Amino acid sequence: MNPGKDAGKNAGKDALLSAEPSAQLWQALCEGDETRAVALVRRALAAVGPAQGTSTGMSAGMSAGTAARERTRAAGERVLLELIAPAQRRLGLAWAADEITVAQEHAATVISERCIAAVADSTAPALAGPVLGRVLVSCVGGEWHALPARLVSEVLRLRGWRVDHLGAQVPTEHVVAHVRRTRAQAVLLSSSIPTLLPGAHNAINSCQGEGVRVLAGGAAFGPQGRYARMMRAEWAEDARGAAALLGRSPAPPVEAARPPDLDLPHLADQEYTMVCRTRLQLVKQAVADVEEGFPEMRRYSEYQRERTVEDIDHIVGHLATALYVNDSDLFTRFIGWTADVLAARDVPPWCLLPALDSLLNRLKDFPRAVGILTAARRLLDPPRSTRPI
Ligand code: B12
Repeated sequence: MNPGKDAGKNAGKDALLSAEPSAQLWQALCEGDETRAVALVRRALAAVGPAQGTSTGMSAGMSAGTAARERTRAAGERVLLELIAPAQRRLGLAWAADEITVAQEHAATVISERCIAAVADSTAPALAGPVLGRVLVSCVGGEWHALPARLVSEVLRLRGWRVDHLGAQVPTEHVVAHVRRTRAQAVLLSSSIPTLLPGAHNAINSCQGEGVRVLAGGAAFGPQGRYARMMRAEWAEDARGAAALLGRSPAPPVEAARPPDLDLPHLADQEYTMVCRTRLQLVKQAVADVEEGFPEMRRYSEYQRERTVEDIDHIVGHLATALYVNDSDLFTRFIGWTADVLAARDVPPWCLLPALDSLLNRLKDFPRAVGILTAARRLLDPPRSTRPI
């Protein structure tokens, strides 16, 4: 986790050499040093907190007490979004590049959660004052990336909202029941994993069916939130954007309880449904074809085989999702990401080709699926003229 695979060897040696808080936090996360990470965050809060100047919501004529509270709130927001969030993103890159293990990434994330709690604790006294309204923040069903939603919740609290934070993996019916019970003014749905988009669409639709405003966010919703807009939710790129949207009037209401194909007319061709229905057979056949086209797989351990089956299942899941939103870029982005992850682990990315070819073969009568698979295939197998010599 420390830049490179030798992180463990340097642990503790030059821990506080760098004065830069983000470098120090990264180091503490690398070393799994929760106490130091939390202390760093508290120090960063103190460093940005008392500074004078213009910050979020401050204006001339404010009392000294109010201005101090505003500075504390603004400091909390900066530490959350400019210190903790980038460290989490960096963790993702380090994992993908095989510089840290899954266990290290888990340990570091738990520390980041403690850091967020420390910000919440330290800024709590500054939250006295009028409440702007009540909102609900939740991950969509199947979504375990709770930390992005937590950041959104804490920023909204700092901005004066009362937030019901439901955390990871909440089935739609429970989100809806909570909206009914609390009469929240808005539901903010978070998702990082694109394959959860069909479920997210259902959650958006169901909440709108309750007459409540819905904001969506997180990497799953695509570049510039293109899938959120398709599903007729409001979208913002980050927690500050979410706060800004809530400060504006809602978009005009959309029809309640509409079937998914009203938003996504291409679903009428049933390609998405067919791929979902035959997912198990598609995966089974692709595993067999990969074994044939990539004989090294025969020497795989049971564990490696299981991971390969999981990877192929992910491929089919992303294909289905690309069909759902009718966007071949979604699938190409996923294949590019998978190729990079494999390459970092010395697995040649072309080993994905037999899986794509297997799907192409089985789905040859489905024009949208063929288009999506062909585009991704081009990424892995560029024409000879563009290959390095
Ligand atoms: C920690 C982590 C996990 C932890 C999550 C624990 C937790 N408590 O959150 C665990 C171990 C559970 C996990 C699991 C998986 N993960 Co993971 N994970 C991460 C990691 C490293 C950090 C997540 C995080 O904290 N992000 C930090 C914040 C700052 O992210 P953010 O999206 O920028 O948040 C901002 C905006 O999105 C926005 N926002 C977020 N929600 C909302 C909502 C609204 C309404 C609005 C308006 C805005 C908004 O505001 C936020 C703050 O400004 C990311 C890397 C990354 N780049 O995020 C990978 C990452 C997301 N994971 C990834 C993967 C692949 C997985 C798994 C599929 C791995 C596996 N094979 O099992 C599973 C999927 C589990 C599931 N079904 O959800 C990939 C996804 C790649 C892809 N193409 O889809 C990533 C990108 C890692 C990588 N580099 O490849 N993961």
